[in-house]
Amino acid sequence: MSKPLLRRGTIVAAFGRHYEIELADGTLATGFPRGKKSPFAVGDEVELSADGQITGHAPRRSLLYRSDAYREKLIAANATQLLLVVATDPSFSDMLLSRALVAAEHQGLHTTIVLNKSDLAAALPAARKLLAPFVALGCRVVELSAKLDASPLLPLLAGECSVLVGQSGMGKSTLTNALVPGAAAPTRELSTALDSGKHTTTYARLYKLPSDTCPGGTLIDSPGLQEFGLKHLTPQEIEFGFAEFRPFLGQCRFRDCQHQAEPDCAIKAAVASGVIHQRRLDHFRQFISENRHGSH
Ligand SMILES: Nc1nc2c(ncn2[C@@H]2O[C@H](COP(=O)(O)OP(=O)(O)OP(=O)(O)O)[C@@H](O)[C@H]2O)c(=O)[nH]1
Ligand SMILES: [Zn+2]
Repeated sequence: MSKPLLRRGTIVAAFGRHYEIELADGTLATGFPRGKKSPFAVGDEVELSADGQITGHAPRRSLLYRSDAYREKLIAANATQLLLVVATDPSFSDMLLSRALVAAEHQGLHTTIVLNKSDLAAALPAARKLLAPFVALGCRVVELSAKLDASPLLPLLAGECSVLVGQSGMGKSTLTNALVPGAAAPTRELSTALDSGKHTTTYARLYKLPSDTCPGGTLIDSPGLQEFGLKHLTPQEIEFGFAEFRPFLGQCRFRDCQHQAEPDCAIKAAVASGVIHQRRLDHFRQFISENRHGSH
């Protein structure tokens, strides 16, 4: 029997210039993109030629990515759920959360915020305060300590492809190791021992979650990030990413209201009455102005 020309599989690790692909029969193969670019992401279902070239990917259910003025940085393909990981200590950027939320809304992912390191109780109140605007808009927040017990997350993972996103040091890899027996994702302890620098995770990897606790669930651990540019989105798409704005859209006096200095702005009125958090409007304005002026 002749060998099929193309093999099919799922990208389970993305190293930039090459990829690790789990083939349909469960074996692993290395794949390379054709040109200079790396247009594939972990989670992509791809076709691989006999000589290891990735010839294409199946239509994606979603593509989570960020972008600056120059290029797009793919985070994960076909994810259904964004797990935004923050910690009590060190503190985190709430603006980064708003950025990731916009990208997730744009791709139809639902978002859960994981407040990790709840064992560091002294820092809990400040972290909760920073998260209040997200709770108010209906975002689910799960508090846990990945070091002690990650089980509060288990009920949310079955049947989902969840992607962990967050700043470095929030505990994404610790969480991965707690949820996936045998994952052996490198964590800060290891990188300190090896003195390999600040970011422990340098590439994204997809894991299968245990079928007894999370049937049909997969988990993607991704490198820590400090920036999350939204250059690829239009002002309308950015606005769509602010879910709590939606009931008020179309109610401003001006149809193209930017919710800045315009009179009779329904969004500003909602902020004044406490329905929308000022902080979220600040984030919105920041993203719109970056988008216009080309920073990030
Ligand atoms: N106290 C406490 N420390 C934790 C917890 N989870 C993780 N840590 C610690 O936080 C540090 C960072 O954890 P990592 O899992 O490496 O963080 P990361 O988000 O994967 O970091 P990058 O790979 O750089 O993106 C490590 O020293 C962990 O031991 C927790 O629940 N409680
Ligand atoms: Zn307005």
